[in-house]
Amino acid sequence: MDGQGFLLLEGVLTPDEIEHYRRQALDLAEKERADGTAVLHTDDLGQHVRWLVNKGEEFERLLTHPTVTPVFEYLLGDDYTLSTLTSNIISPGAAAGGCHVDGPLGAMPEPLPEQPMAANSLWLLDDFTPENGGTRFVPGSHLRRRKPTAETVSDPDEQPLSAPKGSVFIFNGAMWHAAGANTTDEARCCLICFCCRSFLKPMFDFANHLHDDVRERMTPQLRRLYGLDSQPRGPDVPAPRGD
Ligand SMILES: O=C(O)CCC(=O)C(=O)O
Repeated sequence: MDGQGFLLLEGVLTPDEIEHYRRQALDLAEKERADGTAVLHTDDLGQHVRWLVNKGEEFERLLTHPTVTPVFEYLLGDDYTLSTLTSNIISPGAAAGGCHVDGPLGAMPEPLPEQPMAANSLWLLDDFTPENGGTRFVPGSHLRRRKPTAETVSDPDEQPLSAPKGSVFIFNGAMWHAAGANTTDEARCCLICFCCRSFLKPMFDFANHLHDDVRERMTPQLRRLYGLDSQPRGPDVPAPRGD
């Protein structure tokens, strides 16, 4: 992780979980296309389903997964928060995505901070291959402490991710990466759990937009992950007067 910027953890999801999450992601994507709330990208051949925390209790398991959370803690400290929980579906014919660093790093001046600020995890619901849109990434590029420019289409050190479904590809958000082109006739699907240090602004405002049932059942760990323990303070209120 320190030198290359990533870890590949195989066999994290069971076959039943893979099937269930893939079905859920595809069903939600279809529903959102039908009701006009779909978030499409890559000439409408890519689709994100965002706010998964409000779209099924089963997605909470990803946030507290015992195999993956120690890696986030290693990178971001044990008070890190969730930035987004999303799925990314890359349909047949989709072109390669643009090479980038994640979230707040894209808005930071260079040189980027030496310490990790954000970390991403892709939960593979299909085997990823160079042909079906498997993520392209540049090992070690987090050490450059630079951002790819808008013109960076590919990098000489770039590699395609080949890994079996059920794996989690977890990486420093400063490592250059992008979705690949899908030249097969099957969609490629993954879940994305992206986290950041507790003092940074997450991509989505979980603290204020969780559904009531999600808020009611949250454990102390989930409360922290949703950012409720790291909010800016409100106005001071008068101290109670003792007589
Ligand atoms: O779905 C992928 O392969 C890449 C996703 C990505 O680029 C991201 O989450 O920042």
